[in-house]
Amino acid sequence: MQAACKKDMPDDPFAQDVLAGLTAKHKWISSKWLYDQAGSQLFEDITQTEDYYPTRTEAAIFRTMMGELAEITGIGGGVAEYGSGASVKTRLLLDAVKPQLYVPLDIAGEFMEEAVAELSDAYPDLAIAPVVADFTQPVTLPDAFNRLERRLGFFPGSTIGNFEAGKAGEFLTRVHTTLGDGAYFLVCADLVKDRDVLRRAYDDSDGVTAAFNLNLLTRFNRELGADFDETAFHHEAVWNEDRSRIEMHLVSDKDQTVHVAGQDIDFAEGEHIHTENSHKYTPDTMRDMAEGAGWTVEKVWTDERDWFGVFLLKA
Ligand code: AVJ
Repeated sequence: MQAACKKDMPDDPFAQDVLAGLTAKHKWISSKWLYDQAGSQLFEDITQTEDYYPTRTEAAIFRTMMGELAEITGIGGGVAEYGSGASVKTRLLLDAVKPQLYVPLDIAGEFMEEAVAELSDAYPDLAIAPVVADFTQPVTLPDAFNRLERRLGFFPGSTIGNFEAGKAGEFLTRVHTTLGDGAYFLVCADLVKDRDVLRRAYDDSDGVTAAFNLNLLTRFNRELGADFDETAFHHEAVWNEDRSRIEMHLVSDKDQTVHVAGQDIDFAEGEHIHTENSHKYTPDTMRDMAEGAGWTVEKVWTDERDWFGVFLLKA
């Protein structure tokens, strides 16, 4: 029996969310809980696999368009990144735009701290003001950022694909308000393509995506005193054509009962926990959504195969 910790408290948002999801008719967990420190690291590992094409495709596009971006938005000002700033992509943007202030926003504070330490070594003249925040909720940016005339939001990695269709639009509306009139927002999205290519990217042959998904159960055990047997579940990736999204599930290999934060959760053999959605857009569906949120699409960059899109929006 694990010692009770503060995460057992009913007012803990993690415990509440997990229990609500696991007692629902169709079990599900918000994908934001996949990204604890281990999960964030496993996601970085996914991006290095052969099968996961989005990160390297996006990076290839960035290498061709950052100069043009800086010409459009201007040099200097503030960059606010929706994400930790751990990626190579951040540096491509910082090198081109040369902001005076950089604000990374991330839910995983510890992971972000490491990224910030590395960035400030590489960019000694750059002011960095990290904000630990869940950007699926409204966030407040530092005054020093809001006072700058040139403000650029940056949302790489196709993380927007994690939002439900309606929520992605609401998010774009919120960012429009947060960044303010005259700001730019560079938002990146994975595009609809051959379903086998898509499915392989979310069930890579190295098993890294499976480990990433199963880490959720390890996290429940550690932080909620749950007793999941991680070997009695397996990872599954499904392309949902109607909703234009890849879904990740954890599937129970047998009938079993698991104890989570003081409750018994029953699983039938083959029962799923739905853990993540990754929506795929087309240039047109992204444009419609952005315009619905009050943005103008200034420019769209893609790769030769049209696998990935980089959209520059203007408020
Ligand atoms: C971090 C949301 C962009 O959807 O491609 C990758 C997450 N999950 N493999 C994606 C993810 C499994 C990733 N995003």
